[in-house]
Amino acid sequence: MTIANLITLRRAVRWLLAGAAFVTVLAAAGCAALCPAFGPAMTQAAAQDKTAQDETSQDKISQEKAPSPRPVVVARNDRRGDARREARQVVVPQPPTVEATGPTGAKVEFVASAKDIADRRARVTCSPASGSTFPLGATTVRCTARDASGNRASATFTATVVDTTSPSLTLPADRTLQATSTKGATVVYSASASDSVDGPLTPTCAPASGTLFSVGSTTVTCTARDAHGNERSGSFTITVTPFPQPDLVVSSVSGTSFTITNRGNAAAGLFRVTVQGVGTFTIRGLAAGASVTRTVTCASIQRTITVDSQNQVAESNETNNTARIPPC
Ligand SMILES: [Ca+2]
Ligand SMILES: [Ca+2]
Repeated sequence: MTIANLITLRRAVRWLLAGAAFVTVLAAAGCAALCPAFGPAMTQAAAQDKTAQDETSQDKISQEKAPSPRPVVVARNDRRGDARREARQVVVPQPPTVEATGPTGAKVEFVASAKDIADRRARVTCSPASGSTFPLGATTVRCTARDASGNRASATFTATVVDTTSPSLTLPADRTLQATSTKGATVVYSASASDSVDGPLTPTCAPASGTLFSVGSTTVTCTARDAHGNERSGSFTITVTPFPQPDLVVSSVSGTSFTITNRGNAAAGLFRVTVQGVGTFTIRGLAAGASVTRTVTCASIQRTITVDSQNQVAESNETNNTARIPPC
């Protein structure tokens, strides 16, 4: 080999070494555009990496879009508009009707719940709340269920408080009293009524208190009515015994004698007795139940005896004051 050939060979080796180093540098830089010989292999690897990253990202997105294990909620109120989520249903009770226990109404208790396939911890609140005092009449109760995401659903029902309870009536016991005149007695009594809702009531009674009750037994009937038309009636009896009066009668006639008896329940004062064709006797007084006997002379004709002939004594019976003495 000549010197010229050696020089040519060294130049060729130098060029080859320089070219290999250049390719190594380009490969290390990952420059596919400038290194067409290595470009396809590097592009495919990068695509594979990118696909892996995209799949991971897609999985993440899919997980985010998948129905949450604890979503919940009412589709129409769902803020995210996720129609796949199940609507919640608020279950309210049948409309209750409760008897009033006082003027402010009644305590009403009920149970409302939420049906939710995803969020069993959904909380239901109602207004007015169960256990509240509801006023008389109808009240609309609104129950709202909320889930952990803030979604909600609501339903309403009507609770009604009524007053169907009659008032209570307090009446006096049966009573007996004596007449204060021959017409009877003025009777005063007390009757009252009370209603759990309307409070004290004034019953209507007949005959009314303070009126004249005649001698004998009288039934007094009282009725109380509350503001809601509930009534209660009751009765009691007033018995008025006769006004104390004497009752003078000829209780017996025997021969020419006759007996006068006071059959009344009060003493008689002075009175006179007239015997037809004979004259007048004066009796100075006769206690209730007492008797007095007088004798007249015999006569051939029938004679009439009149007790209290001058009507000096007010008697319970003024029509039984005569008798006859037969002839002898
Ligand atoms: Ca009499
Ligand atoms: Ca008389």
